[in-house]
Amino acid sequence: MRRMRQGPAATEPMIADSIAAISTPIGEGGLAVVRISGERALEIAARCFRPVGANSKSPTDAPTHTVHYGRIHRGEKVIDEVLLTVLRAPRTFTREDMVEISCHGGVLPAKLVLDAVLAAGARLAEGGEFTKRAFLNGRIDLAQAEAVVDLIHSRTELALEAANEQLAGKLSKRIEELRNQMVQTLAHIEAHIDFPDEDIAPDTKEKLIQRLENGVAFIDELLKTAPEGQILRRGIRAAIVGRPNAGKSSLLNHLLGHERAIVSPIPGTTRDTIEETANIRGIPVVFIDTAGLRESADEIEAEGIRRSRESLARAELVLEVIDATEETGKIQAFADGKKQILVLNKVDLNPGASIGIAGKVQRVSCRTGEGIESLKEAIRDAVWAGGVGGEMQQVMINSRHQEALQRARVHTAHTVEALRSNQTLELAAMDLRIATNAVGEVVGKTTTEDILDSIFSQFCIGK
Ligand SMILES: Nc1nc2c(ncn2[C@@H]2O[C@H](COP(=O)(O)OP(=O)(O)OP(=O)(O)O)[C@@H](O)[C@H]2O)c(=O)[nH]1
Ligand SMILES: [Mg+2]
Repeated sequence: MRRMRQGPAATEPMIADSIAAISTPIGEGGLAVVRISGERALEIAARCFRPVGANSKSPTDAPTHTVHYGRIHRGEKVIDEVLLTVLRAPRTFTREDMVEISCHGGVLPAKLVLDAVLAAGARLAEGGEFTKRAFLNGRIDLAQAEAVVDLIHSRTELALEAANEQLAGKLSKRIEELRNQMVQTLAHIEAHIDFPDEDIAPDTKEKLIQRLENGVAFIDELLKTAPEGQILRRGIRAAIVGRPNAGKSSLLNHLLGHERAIVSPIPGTTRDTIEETANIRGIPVVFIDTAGLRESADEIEAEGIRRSRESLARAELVLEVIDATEETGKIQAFADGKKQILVLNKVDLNPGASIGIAGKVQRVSCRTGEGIESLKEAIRDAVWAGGVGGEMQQVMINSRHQEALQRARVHTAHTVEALRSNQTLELAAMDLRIATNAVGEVVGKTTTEDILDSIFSQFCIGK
């Protein structure tokens, strides 16, 4: 039985075969899970599984959502002792019959179990293929499938929360509402095209325009969430720069919470750039410690300094560290056109120090820890505009959604213009159809094979 969704995505040749993969990370662990999905999942599992004990059944005889103890065989050879879970369609992740085999962890046992399953008739799954089936079988939409990737890749709880909201359908629901409104308006306009004698009555037209304008306003609200959505997904890069010995590496270590970089009183200690991610108030921040910037005759240090400048160029945020025991006014203003935070370090040695410039300076001591927490606040405030409030916090869109919604916005605005300036209704309808399709792309109502491929290729095998 094939359950396929409507729309272009359903043309995919698929689902005739059953797929299998190791769904746990490669490496040694207590357990590994081999997953099978497809019409023949139970039959394939039955071919290599032999139940042990009175309570265990063969997968083909077992009721749904039950666990069975037994052995995986390949021919007469016993491969592993396992627990096998039978999940019958449609209440499974893919909406197909599924089997999950928990075997011994470790690269070899899991691989041998997988081999036995493949020998019994399954095909090795491609990256993201289980999730792709969940999408193609209509269990989740495209925005939710993307949320699965976000979920796996989340580096902070805040990012995880946002991914969970999206997986729960918070974004999808809003997109569907928006799209329904547009579809209705489109139907209305098209009805008048079919009966050219009857023009749209002025007050009806005004209502349609109003509805479309509300749509544009709503799209704008969604678009506003894009920058923060991107920060949560990708994190931001923050370069720590300054003169040698200012305490850059000490600051990196403090922000990470462990001794990552070498700290020494010798100026020019850090030569290579060091990158590591920290969770700053829920935001994943990649900090880059760099070589102190100065003129140097030393070839290695000079190369380090060249790399520092490169990191600086690629960073979105710059933390410029200034030594409070040095003369004042040594700011280098590295961060041309970037967000920058001035950090006056070593205030324990010179509590009265000031750097004689207007603007906010974060006063910290990497020796005593003073000011570090407030520096973290400042980092968050610098990158997190806080423009996304309340309801919309649950729907931080990604760059694919952003691109589609921007297109939708342009064409919805054109529709409004066409209606206002009494252009032909065909013209208005054409733009609105493009806009509606663009909105549909977000949830996968209208998608091309390329879009699907690019989304699901981000997954690992087994997901
Ligand atoms: N008293 C005091 N000493 C500090 C503080 N921060 C760093 N230091 C000391 O300053 C020296 C230089 O610190 P680093 O973190 O290595 O400085 P850096 O900017 O990474 O130096 P380079 O890698 O050489 O460019 C070390 O001896 C640190 O212990 C501080 O807040 N107070
Ligand atoms: Mg250093």
